[in-house]
Amino acid sequence: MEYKLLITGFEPFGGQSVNPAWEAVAALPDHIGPFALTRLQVPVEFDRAARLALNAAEALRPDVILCVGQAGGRDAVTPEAAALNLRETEQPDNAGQTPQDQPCVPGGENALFSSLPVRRMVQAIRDAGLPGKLSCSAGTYVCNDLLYTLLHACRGSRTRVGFIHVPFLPEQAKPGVPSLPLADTVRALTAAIRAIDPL
Ligand code: PCA
Repeated sequence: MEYKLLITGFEPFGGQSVNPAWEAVAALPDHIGPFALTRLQVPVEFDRAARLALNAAEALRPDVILCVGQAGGRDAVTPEAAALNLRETEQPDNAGQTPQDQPCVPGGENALFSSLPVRRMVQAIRDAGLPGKLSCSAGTYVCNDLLYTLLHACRGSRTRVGFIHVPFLPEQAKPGVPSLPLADTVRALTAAIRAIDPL
């Protein structure tokens, strides 16, 4: 039995020319464990990233949606435990939007938990000899917007949704800022995906 996994990675943002999230997603194999992967690059834009992912999910009807984003400054690959129903940023997105004090989904719950087995995913990353940590905040920028909107849309359905933030690539990181080589990020994502039990 093969299961469908929609995996998204963000385009570059914040003046960077690459996003390790998309670089790693693009480098993953087409099949990992029981999952057949379908890749989607998403823009760093509030609302639009989530709409494109939802459109793709409607066409594919995946068992799992896993989104990947860059978290510059983090020293580990971090599955996200939850998303907040809040858009709050001073840093413009790639369309120039700076929403503040706004919900991702009007009327939605304040927060939603990931429906993927985040602790097992962290353990699998560590078992592969790579840095993995659980994160309890996906922030309030576009990554959180994407995760919250997808979790909200998939409530009560059989599609499970999660998010993993990854560190800078070595070539992006200023001295003293942590980073992870692309091959390690790819191995960490692969290990995390293998840890997802197909339901
Ligand atoms: N990281 C940003 C948005 C796109 C990305 O890769 C974030 O953490 O919100």
